[in-house]
Order: sequence, then C-alpha cells, then structure tokens
Amino acid sequence: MRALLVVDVQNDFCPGGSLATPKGHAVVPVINKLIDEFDLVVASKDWHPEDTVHFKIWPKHCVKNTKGAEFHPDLHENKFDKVFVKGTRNVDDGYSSFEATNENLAEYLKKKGVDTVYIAGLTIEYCVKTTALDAVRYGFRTIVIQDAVEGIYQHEGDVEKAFDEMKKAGVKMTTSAEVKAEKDLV
Ligand code: VGL
Ligand code: ZN
Repeated sequence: MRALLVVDVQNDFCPGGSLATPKGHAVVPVINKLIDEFDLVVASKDWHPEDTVHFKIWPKHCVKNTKGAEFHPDLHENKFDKVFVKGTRNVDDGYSSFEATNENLAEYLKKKGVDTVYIAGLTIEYCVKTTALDAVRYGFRTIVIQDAVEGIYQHEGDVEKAFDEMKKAGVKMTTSAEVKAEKDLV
C-alpha cells in the first residue's frame, strides 16, 4: 500500500511568504495531479507558536492559525485524508513530518497498511529531507518525487547535498510522470 505525503505546502514557504522558496508554488499543480493517483494522501503543516526558539534561527513563519500557515490556496487540501502538525512547541524541532504532535504519523501509516511513502512538498534542504530520512528510519520504502519538491536555495549546493544525503540513506527518486505511468500499469 502506497501513500502520498505532502510536506509543508504553506503560504510562508511560497513566493510572498516570510520564508519563501523561489518556486514553491510550482509544486502545487504537480501535487494536485498526483493526489488522484493515491488511495491515501496525508499532509504536514509547520505549525509554530507565536514565540519559539525556532525563530532565533529562522524568520518568523507558519505561526499557527495565521494566513502564512495556511496551505497554498490552489492546493486541493480537501482531498487530504489527514493533516499532521509539527513544530508546535517552543523547541527547534518539527523539521520532520514524523515529529507531528497531533498524532503519530508513523503509527497512523502503519495502521493503514502503508509500506511505501512517496514524498512531495517543501523544502528540499530541510523538511523534505528530514521527513524522508525519518521515513527510511521507520522502515518505509521511501520515494521522493523530484518535480514535486522545491528548495529554499539559501546556501549554494545545499539542494544537491540534500539529494545526496537522501540517496545515501536509501531514499529512491522518481518523477510525477513515472508515478502516473506505474499506476496506469496496474
Ligand atoms: C522548514 C525551515 C524552518 C521547512 C520549516 O518546511 O522546510 N524550513 N521551518
Ligand atoms: Zn519552521
């Protein structure tokens, strides 16, 4: 059983947001099409308190219940089976979707019979990477959909480094076209 995990496609990580990726919005139509290829689709949200030590490292972003923390307006969020929130405490945590505090993501997926997790969303260097590494650690077959993720591109070379690190850990790479082609075979 496969699941799609959509990481942090929120306004603050898209152009115009407070911690914007240059092309974060570009993943939205790709993800919307992918959603229909999966029987189970879950998403995570960076969901910070107003004050947190996390903001000593980052500009203030994704404060719970604000516009910046909402999903990108074009994202088909009504099709998500469940949304997991992370980074909800006053600690510098919550990079990985598996650190969600409303419900245990790994247990949820295992209960649903998921063995393969496809990852899409933002951002390649931080939350996509840590989520993918955790997925491997929890024993899931883990696949990142390369045209459905985007980076912050804050430091030269970090996106490439993140992909290398994921691959070394056993994360596989695919494209949305391949995901669709495979589904049509079954
Ligand atoms: C993220 C930095 C700080 C992310 C979240 O979603 O990649 N990056 N908080
Ligand atoms: Zn954050």
